[in-house]
Amino acid sequence: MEITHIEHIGIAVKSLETAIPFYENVLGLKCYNVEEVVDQKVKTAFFKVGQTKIELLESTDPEGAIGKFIEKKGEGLHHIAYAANDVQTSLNEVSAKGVQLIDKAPRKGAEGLNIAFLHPKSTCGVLTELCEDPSKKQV
Ligand code: CMX
Repeated sequence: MEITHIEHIGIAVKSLETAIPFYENVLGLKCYNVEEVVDQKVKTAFFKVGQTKIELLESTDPEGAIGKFIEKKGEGLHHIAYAANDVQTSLNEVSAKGVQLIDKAPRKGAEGLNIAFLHPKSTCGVLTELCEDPSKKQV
């Protein structure tokens, strides 16, 4: 598997409206995109930090992954997403190495990326996402 960089860091927040001013007014970052991902039951806000992004995640449904996470653990670091050239090939590789997959095939995430998650129980406790930008995919 070829990982090129950390694509984004996902942070669960109770409210984007409350969290965005911290990132803009205290850290001096600029929110360049707010997007709802219906499938994931979240509303997201993105900030660029060099080649990496911060993704704030607000739940839109208490039964979704972020809703359950906030209920159990409160706000905080939720996942790390790595940019990979080919997510399906990477999934096949890590699965063959015994890693538990949440997604057996990539699906559409925020910003048009193809994404897939690996279960935190087999990634040293960190929910791990692999993403591929279809517009930059090298074939
Ligand atoms: N990081 C680390 N561990 C986590 C975790 C996280 N973000 N979320 C849950 N866990 C742990 C729990 O603490 C729990 O551990 P214990 O058994 O030791 O208590 C275990 O995983 C099971 O957790 P759970 O609360 O019972 O939750 P679920 O099994 O219902 O779901 C998970 C956990 C990770 C499988 C689920 O959240 C998932 O499928 N996530 C992938 C999708 C996702 O996160 N979407 C939101 C972001 C979308 C986006 O970025 O656009």
